[in-house]
Amino acid sequence: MPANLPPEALAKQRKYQEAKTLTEKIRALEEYIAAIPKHKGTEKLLMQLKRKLAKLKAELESSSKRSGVGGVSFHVKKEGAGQIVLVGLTCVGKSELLNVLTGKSVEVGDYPFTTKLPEPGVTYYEDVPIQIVEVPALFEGASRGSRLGSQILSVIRNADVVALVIDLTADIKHQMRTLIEELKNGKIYLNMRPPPVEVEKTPGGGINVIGSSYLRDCSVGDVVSLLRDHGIYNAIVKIFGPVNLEDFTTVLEGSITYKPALIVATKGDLPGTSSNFEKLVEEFGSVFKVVPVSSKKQKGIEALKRTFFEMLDVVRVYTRDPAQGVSEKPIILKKPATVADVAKRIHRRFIKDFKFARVWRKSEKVEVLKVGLDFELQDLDIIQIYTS
Ligand SMILES: Nc1nc2c(ncn2[C@@H]2O[C@H](COP(=O)(O)OP(=O)(O)O)[C@@H](O)[C@H]2O)c(=O)[nH]1
Ligand SMILES: [Mg+2]
Repeated sequence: MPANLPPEALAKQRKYQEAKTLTEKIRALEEYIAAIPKHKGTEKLLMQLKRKLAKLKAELESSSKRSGVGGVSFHVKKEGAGQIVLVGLTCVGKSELLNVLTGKSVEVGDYPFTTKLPEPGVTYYEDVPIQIVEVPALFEGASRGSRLGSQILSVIRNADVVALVIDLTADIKHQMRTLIEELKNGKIYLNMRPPPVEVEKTPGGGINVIGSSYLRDCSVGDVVSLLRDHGIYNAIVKIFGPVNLEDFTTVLEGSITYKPALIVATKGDLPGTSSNFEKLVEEFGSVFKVVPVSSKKQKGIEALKRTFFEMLDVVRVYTRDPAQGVSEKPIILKKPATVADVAKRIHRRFIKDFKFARVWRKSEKVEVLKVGLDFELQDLDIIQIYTS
């Protein structure tokens, strides 16, 4: 053991060594890790412990899966242009918002945990259907392996966009901290990019590191031993931007989900909420777009739908054919979308026999463009494909 741990950390270490059940061990190890000061001398120890923690959590997950036969499945089948999940503590106004957005009538309550199962509904931004799912309230400790907690987290992992629902009449920092903490423990990172590293295993040739000038606080040797710790002896490691050893651990352990996220600030009709809204923007506005709403007064709902649409990162494309004119319903495609993507959606033949396409775009000087398969489409483009 590297020495020089402060007494609190040593006490936590002892507690961890004495822990008996899996959940006790996980909890104690988390506390032990939190008590260790972070500096060069403790980096390796921290990494070992975090790896141990990941193993224990995986063990817990597989054991709860095995014992979980017969439980209710929380999976929500996707519909429309994409799925937005409403995530928040209890009584923050998730159900009320779902009802206003989708015209459902899910029970709204001023007592905790009214909503016990995921509730899906569909809202429309112009002609775009967007699926909204309310999950049961997240709570402190949800990521520590309880069945409900794991189910909630797995629905969130499957969604396209996470909407953090924050009650402007309650403690903002506490809500944000709890949500982010639980999601982070559940390996869901919001508005972050994966570390700029790729590890490609090879059949031989040892470990080659490309871009080592980007390494921060570690050497190529450290990277090589970390890979070996993970059972990788032959690989090409490509580094595209600044990374440290912790980033490498993240990549090697994998299974982290990165999600785009926004904050929906609720109950804006109640007195005293504007100062909380300002605080929320000041504190979190650089990372999250913050959209204020009042479900009771139906305010801010259109702006919220527009933001959902933008965050889904899709385009609407209408097809035109000489006989029937312009299609009423759009084809919805993930950006960047090309003519080829549309062609594939219609029929494979449109790719095989493709000659060219015409695109009508109002914002352009020349409204009709003659284009090829690689042409990138914008929202509201109208397209006609010509085949041989
Ligand atoms: N004044 C006001 N009250 C709201 C608003 N949205 C929700 N509430 C109230 O907050 C309480 C909890 O709402 P609910 O939607 O059940 O919260 P959930 O537990 O997050 O689903 C209920 O009493 C709602 O009537 C709002 O926009 N304005
Ligand atoms: Mg609810």
